[in-house]
Amino acid sequence: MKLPRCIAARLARQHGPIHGLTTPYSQLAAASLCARRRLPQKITVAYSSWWSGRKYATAVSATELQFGQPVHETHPHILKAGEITPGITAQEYHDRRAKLALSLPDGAVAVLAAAELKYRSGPVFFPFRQESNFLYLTGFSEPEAMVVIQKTGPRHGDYTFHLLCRPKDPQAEQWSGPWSGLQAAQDVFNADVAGDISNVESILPPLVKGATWIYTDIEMNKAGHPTDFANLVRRANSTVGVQRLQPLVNRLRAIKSSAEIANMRKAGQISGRVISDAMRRDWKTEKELETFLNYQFTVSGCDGPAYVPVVAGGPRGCGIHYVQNNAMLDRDDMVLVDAGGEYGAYITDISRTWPLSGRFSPAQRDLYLAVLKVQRSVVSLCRESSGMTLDRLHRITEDGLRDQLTQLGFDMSGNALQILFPHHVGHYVGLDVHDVPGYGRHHPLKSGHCVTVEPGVYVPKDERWPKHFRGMAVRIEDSVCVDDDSPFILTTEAVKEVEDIEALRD
Ligand SMILES: [Mn+2]
Repeated sequence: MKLPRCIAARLARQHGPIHGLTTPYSQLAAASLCARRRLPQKITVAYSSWWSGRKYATAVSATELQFGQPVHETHPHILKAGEITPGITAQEYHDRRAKLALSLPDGAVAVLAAAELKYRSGPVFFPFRQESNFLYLTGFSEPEAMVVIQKTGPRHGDYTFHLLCRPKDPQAEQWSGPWSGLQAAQDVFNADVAGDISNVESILPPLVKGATWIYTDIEMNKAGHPTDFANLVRRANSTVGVQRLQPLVNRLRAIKSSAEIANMRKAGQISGRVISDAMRRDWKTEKELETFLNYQFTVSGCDGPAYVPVVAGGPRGCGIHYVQNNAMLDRDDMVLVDAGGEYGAYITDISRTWPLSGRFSPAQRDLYLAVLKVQRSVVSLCRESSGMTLDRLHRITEDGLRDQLTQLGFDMSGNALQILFPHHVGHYVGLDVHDVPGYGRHHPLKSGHCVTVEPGVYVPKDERWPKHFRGMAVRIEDSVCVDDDSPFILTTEAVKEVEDIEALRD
């Protein structure tokens, strides 16, 4: 039996948000809207009975329904009314799909596959993480799902959204936890058409049949042989051209909305405070510090750590992505920490380096200040009015570091800079730590681009370099949102001035 569907959700979809409507697209809000209109507050959900194949219907209240991810009605501490994922409303998800459809040629379809559950060893799996473009366009966080967005006309909003996913299955859900099901695909996630993913072989061909182009990143070939997906597409439409979808989604994802920036600011603020708090304390081992960071990110309001942190004492910081984090810490060393939290699937990327004793030695201070000066000046260029690209910022960073290190007595001839500063100064950040893969660092920075600025100096234990700096590593990294005329630093709570770091122990 079908849920009583309020047309309000459809109206909101067609005419924009309806003021005063809570969670305009969710079946539950639709139900509560119905309630305000004195319609029954109970929702009738049909389950197939696994043992007999009989259908039976049961009435459950909105908050008793279970979904594969938080929704406002079941998790009001995580989601506000109207939001599908933290900070991102159903309306924003619709706008993203509408913009994508607008960028497709007439008659084209976009096809996306959900991420697969990844296994660590044997039956032990990693926490599920949705494929970023799939997440960006739907907010739907389950494996075994597919999205087809059909362009249906020339205007914003002219598209049909098909979401194929797992139908409700109480027996299977008892083992693996609840998932959302086909009704929620329509009523929570606002799909125009929901389908059972196990019927993909019959559902997909008619959608592809009349398409002028297919935009997808699903593999068409594996070791020279067509994949199952390719065979399905070819059987349905042997002449259709296939294009990569990623570049089109990248163009949308590269410029962040105010809601996305707010999420990244929240992740940056929480994570920055945690890192400053870590600087206040004594640490004996890298493991203790790593555990503190991951725990504090999570209990302070982030979803959890955004990536495996680098916690590197002394010379181990010379390994750019040292993540073993299992050595003892020496009070005479600095520690290099590259760690950040994630909020609503948006990440923040922060690196800080500080003396474990709380006081910089003269050599530590010199090297630290050299990197800090360059970092500050490059951050100040993260504004649209500077006309910069990430690649140009990198060259400016190289020039700045060469200059600073020469002043400190380094011989900067030959390949010195490539050894001392072997990585790029920055990358885009967003849903991914290295966001919008393939987007390129040659794009002029525009308001809404979010990037990192992370110069570093890593001095090998080698006679080529001044003795008192050997084995030292410094990286200072902020996540920054480009604005018209000034950078918006997302991670400003992580202190970085020498005086501020030292004052934390006073
Ligand atoms: Mn980074």
